[in-house]
Amino acid sequence: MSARAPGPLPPGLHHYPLRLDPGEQATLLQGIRDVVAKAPLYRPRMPGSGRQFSVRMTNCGALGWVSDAGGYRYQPVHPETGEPWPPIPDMLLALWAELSDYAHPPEACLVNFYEAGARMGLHQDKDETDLDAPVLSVSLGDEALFRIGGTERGGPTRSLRLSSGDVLVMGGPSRLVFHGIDRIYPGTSTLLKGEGRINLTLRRVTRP
Ligand code: MD6
Ligand code: FE
Repeated sequence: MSARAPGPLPPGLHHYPLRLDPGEQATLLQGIRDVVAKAPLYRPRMPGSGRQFSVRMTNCGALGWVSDAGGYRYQPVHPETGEPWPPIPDMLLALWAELSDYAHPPEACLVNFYEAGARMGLHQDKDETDLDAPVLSVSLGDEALFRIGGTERGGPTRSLRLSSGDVLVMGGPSRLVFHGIDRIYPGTSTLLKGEGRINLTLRRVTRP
């Protein structure tokens, strides 16, 4: 399959283009600015190589995803400030209630900020104990090329362009598929003050 092959998405992966209209995107962006004011973006390091991610991150919710020499994990406080993560904005909780098909609220929202050259390598989201819940993601700002494969590393992949206001739900048979961001397209959105892209991923971490 070519990287840009069209056609249906794998079962369990749902793409809702422009699920948030521009007004909703602006409201959510303000909520994320409030989060970042309390829990500053920082650049985590990979556990093995110690290299820094090109993406800057922070979190909101009871738990936040972090990565450092100790590995990947969820923890209740910001690794640099030691403060608890701020709460998840209401609009995100409402989206989860509407689209996740899962009876319990999310515990973690990872905030990823991509500047012009940033990318995210192919990975699986598997640091959560509860894999019955989907991962729900919201994109804000510049467009991005999202690559999606199967549950085995090295298998065929396809790409999906994600735009500001798009929502992606990855669950069921797609919960553990490999995925990543090949690149962003700077200047394709005017939502942010400058170039860049924000991606928010909502997760349930523990079993209810
Ligand atoms: C991104 N997204 O869009 C990275 N993971 O910047 C993810 O890694 C992701 O969008 C799980 C489910 C949905 C996602
Ligand atoms: Fe992911």
